[in-house]
Amino acid sequence: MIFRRALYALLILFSALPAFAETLELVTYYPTAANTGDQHTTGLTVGPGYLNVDPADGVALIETRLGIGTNDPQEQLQITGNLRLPPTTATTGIIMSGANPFIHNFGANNFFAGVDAGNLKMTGVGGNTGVGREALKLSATGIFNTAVGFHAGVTNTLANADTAGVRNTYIGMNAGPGTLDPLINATALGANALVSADNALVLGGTGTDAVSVGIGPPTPQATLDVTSDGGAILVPRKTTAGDPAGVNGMIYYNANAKRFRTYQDGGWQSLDGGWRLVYRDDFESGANGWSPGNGTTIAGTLILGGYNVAGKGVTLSKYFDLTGIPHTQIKVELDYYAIDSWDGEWAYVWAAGNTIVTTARRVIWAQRINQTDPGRANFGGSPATDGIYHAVLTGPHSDNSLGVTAGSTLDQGLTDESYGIDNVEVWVR
Ligand SMILES: [Ca+2]
Ligand SMILES: [Ca+2]
Ligand SMILES: [Ca+2]
Repeated sequence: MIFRRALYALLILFSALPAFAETLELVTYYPTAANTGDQHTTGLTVGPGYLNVDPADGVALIETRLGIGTNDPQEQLQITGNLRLPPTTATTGIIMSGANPFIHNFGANNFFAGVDAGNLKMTGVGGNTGVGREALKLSATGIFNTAVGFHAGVTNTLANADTAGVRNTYIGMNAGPGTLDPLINATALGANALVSADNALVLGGTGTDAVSVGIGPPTPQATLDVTSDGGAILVPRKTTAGDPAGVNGMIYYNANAKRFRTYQDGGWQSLDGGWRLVYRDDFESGANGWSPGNGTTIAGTLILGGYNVAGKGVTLSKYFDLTGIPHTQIKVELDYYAIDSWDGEWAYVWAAGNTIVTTARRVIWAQRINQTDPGRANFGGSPATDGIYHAVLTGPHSDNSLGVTAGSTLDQGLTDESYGIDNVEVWVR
């Protein structure tokens, strides 16, 4: 009530010269309107509703709004500087919501925001962050955990709440541990998502809380839908021989065996059905073992045979040594170049071995080719169009030697129609 104190008026009358009389009235206030002195009082009320209220000593009562640094506070309290609180203890440094802690940093290096987020008892290294109602509310000795969302880190039932976990992350309503055991570096992401193993990341819950994960598409069509035109999925790779421990449905790439491996029906198999590549000739640095071994360049690559080299009356052959390579089947693949003006002749490739054929030779792949076939273009040779055909030959075989021969039924000159082969692969299993 300091400003309600008495107003003093001082009237001073001056007596002037006897011929005239003049009155000067001087009004002043106590305290003065521009008082620069300190003010002290034992209690304070502000507002007409508090005129008759006697504040306790040390108490200031503001009826409507308090502005600090502003003369027009729009809220009950408006400040224009910082709000400083002491570090949280059980009784200090807490912003409350009703009777409940709302924002505080109890413990070491922690931060909690949300009604009853965290607690006022936890100990240890800390470094936890909990945002959302009751997030991490049962943490006792947890370290570096992050929980965001309603009940994050405590789950729906509280039964498996994180009390002593380390470096775990829970994001989403009720996201948290699915086990009583303290977890390390576990992550549950999504509503009701639970994680029960260390170093694991779980996306989504189960049942109606299950999610499909889309990388790219806004409406994923499968449990995992990756959409990237020109992109790829890189699966785990193993650089040494042997397979990892497996369960049905696994897949990985064995860089040592150079093939994808899948675990199905209780065991590991190669994705290509068990084929193993044992020879590959691309003729970029020679034609080792081939007869004849002359090559040409077409469409930017070196091939065996080719324009003016292989054609009428010419076959290209090689014997591959399979000694020490146990197998019961062989597969030969190659690219067959049919160059220039073929007119209905046959291209062929055969593979020969002790058990692959009942006679000395057997045509396993053959194709009739005409220069008017669709999809041809001029890759080289004469201006006539050329075609590239992919030959695949498979059959039983267990011999130590495999003969591969390519040929044709071409009947005109080598500059009129010719052929060549490239990327010859021999697979066994
Ligand atoms: Ca080549
Ligand atoms: Ca041509
Ligand atoms: Ca011909």
